[in-house]
This record gives sequence, C-alpha cells and structure tokens, in this order.
Amino acid sequence: MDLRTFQATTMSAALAEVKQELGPSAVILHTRTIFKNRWLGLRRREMVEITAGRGARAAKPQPPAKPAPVKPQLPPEPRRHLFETSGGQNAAMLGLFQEVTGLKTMVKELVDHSNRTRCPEIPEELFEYYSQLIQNQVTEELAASMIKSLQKQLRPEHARQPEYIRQKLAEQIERQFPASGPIVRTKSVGPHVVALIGPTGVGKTTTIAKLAANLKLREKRRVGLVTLDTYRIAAVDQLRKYADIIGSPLRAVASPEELSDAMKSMEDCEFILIDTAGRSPNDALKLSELKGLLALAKPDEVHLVLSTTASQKCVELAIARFAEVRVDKIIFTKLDEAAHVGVLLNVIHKVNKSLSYVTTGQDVPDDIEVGQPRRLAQLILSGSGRIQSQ
Ligand SMILES: Nc1nc2c(ncn2[C@@H]2O[C@H](COP(=O)(O)OP(=O)(O)O)[C@@H](O)[C@H]2O)c(=O)[nH]1
Ligand SMILES: [Mg+2]
Repeated sequence: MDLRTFQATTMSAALAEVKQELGPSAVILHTRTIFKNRWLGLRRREMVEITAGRGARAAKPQPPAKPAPVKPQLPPEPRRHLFETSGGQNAAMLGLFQEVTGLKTMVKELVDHSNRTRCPEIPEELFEYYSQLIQNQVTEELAASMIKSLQKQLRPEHARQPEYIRQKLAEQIERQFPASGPIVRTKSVGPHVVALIGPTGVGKTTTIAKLAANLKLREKRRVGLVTLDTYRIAAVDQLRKYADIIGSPLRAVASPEELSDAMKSMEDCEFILIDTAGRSPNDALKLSELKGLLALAKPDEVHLVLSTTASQKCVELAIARFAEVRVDKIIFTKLDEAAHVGVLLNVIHKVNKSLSYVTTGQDVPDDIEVGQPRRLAQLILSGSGRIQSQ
C-alpha cells in the first residue's frame, strides 16, 4: 500500500488533507499527536499526524482524458465526506482500535517488567499466573508464596500443560480459604445463638434477614431475632419488616436486662440470630459496650461481617478492632460489587479464621452462599475476579 503521512494542527484539517490527497476511500493506519518546536525551540506546538494509504477501491490516477462524447446531463451525485462513508468510519475505528490495543499491550508489558524486576524469584514460565493473582489484588507476598509452592509441584513435562498448572494453582488458593460450612445447630436443647458484628453499612441486617429466611422458610426451623441496634428507629423497622414476612419473633433490646429477657422469651427457638449496630472501629467505648452485651448473650458463634468493596486497609482495621470483641468466622458481603476478590484471600489468610458465607446481592433471601473455596479460587483465576449469582 502506498503509505503517506499528513500533519496538521487539528484532526479535521489533517483528515481533509488525507481526503484531498488519497480520496474518500483512504485507509487510516495510525494517528498520533506530535510536538513541533517553534520560535527557535522556545515553544512547542501540538500537531496531529495521520498515516494513511489509498483504499483498495481508490481510483488510480488517470491519463489525461480524451474529449468525451457529449452525454445527457445527470443530476450531480451527493458528495459525502470521508468520515460519512462507512469505509471512512471503519478506517477510523480500525485506527483507534489498533492504537488502544497497542497501548494496552505496552502498559501490560511495563507492569510485567516492573513486577519481574521486583520479583526475580518468580520463575519466568509461571509469571503470568503470578500477574493474574496480583491483578486480583492478592498481596505480592502471598502471591509469591503460592507460586513458589506451585513450582515445587511441577515437573518439566508440565511446562506445556497450562490446564494442569491452573488446576494446581487453584488447589493452592483453595488451601488458603478455610471454610466453616453453614450455621448448624449441634445441641439438642436450647437455641443455637449466632451474632453478626461489623462496621456500619456492610450488610449485617440484610444478611441476618437472608439467614433467618433460609432457616425458617427452607429448613423449617424455629428462628428468633434480636437486634441490639436500637439507636436508630429505621434500623429496628428494617429488621421488623423482614421478621414479619418470615414470621419470626423480633425483640429490640437496649440494655443488659432487656437482652436477658429477650433471650429467655425465645428459649424454645432452635436458632436466635442477633443483629448489632455498626460500630466504627474507632469507637472504643461502643465496642466495649457491644462486648459486654455479647458476653451476656453467650453466642455459640460470632461472625464478623466485612464488605468486599472496602479497601484492604479498612478491612484490616475492622478486623483488628472487632477481634477485641470476639470473632469466630468471617462473612464477606457484596461480592457482586467487588472489583477484585483477592482481598478475601488476603484477609482470610491473615486472620486465620474460616469463611462462613459470602453474599452476592441485595435480594433476600437468595443472594447468599455458603463460602466455597473452590468457587472462590476459580473466581480469582477466571481473570475478571467478578462474581455472578448462580
Ligand atoms: N450489592 C450488594 N448490596 C448489599 C449486599 N448486602 C447488603 N447490601 C446493601 O448494603 C446496604 C447496607 O445494608 P445493611 O444490611 O443495612 O447494613 P448494616 O448497616 O451492616 O446492617 C443496603 O443497601 C443493602 O441492600 C450484597 O451482598 N450486595
Ligand atoms: Mg443494620
């Protein structure tokens, strides 16, 4: 193809030149912004440069025409600009697409290069797996340790078996996800008491409603609800609405006496689920109040509820503070909104607690799943790191 470059101060001026010189079916291969020095190099001017060639159907230069026989006059054809033709638009789109693809490759190469220089201990043939973990926000330390364990399991003949390598890596990830399984009542007398604690807005009340609805409506269990979140009327109303729909008793308690009373009134329930007010991890006074109330309720299990959309730092702060209250298991909410699921892996690995449930949307009672290590491992390796409701 006969390639030429055109420079002008604006894109439209450059395009006009392309059209004039190469005709309306010109194919644009590349566009870029360049800077030209002016005023003895003291000023720089931004210019647009287009590389284009003649399209396949472009008219070839014709020899001077012989006088033609007179033809009947036809109305003039409507003239169309280069970018009003589908060929022109396609050419522009192709140019843009190539440019974006080129940029993406370049950025990926830069990131890979920077990671490679920072982690010389990661073997070259496993680097793409390491990159995938990092892209999913798995910490460098954890990603490197998993890749090194993976390396020990591989033999030279596995080098050309990416499926085998992925399978082994998935097993590595699964091992980092101890899962507790669902809430189960093991005692034969008295209610199995479960409390949910965690920062404000992570989804404690919604998760209580999902758990209660599943226990009551699907498993036909007797479920009682207690809320310690009596600071806001709206918070009690929110849970009361669910309790009414499910058909479970609800007690809102504001003092140790009321709590003892409520627990006694629900003695014939198989499960009591306790909702709590979101405490700011910085509010030490309220945290110790919560600790006192929970000590009185003697829950069989306390689940710390964390949002997958929160930053690693926020999640770590919440864990540190709520550990002073009591944490047995972790629930991760809002996986449907999470950009990356690596945070789950980092947190579960760090706190050495098991994952009980993950929630995947706002719908009560459907958007909740028992934590399944295999599913989470696949999610991390799937590339996008985003969950789809099953
Ligand atoms: N996208 C999404 N939103 C959720 C999920 N769980 C709860 N929410 C929403 O998060 C907001 C706060 O929930 P709420 O249960 O009141 O949080 P709480 O303050 O911890 O009790 C509400 O708008 C919920 O609908 C989830 O799994 N996914
Ligand atoms: Mg709440």
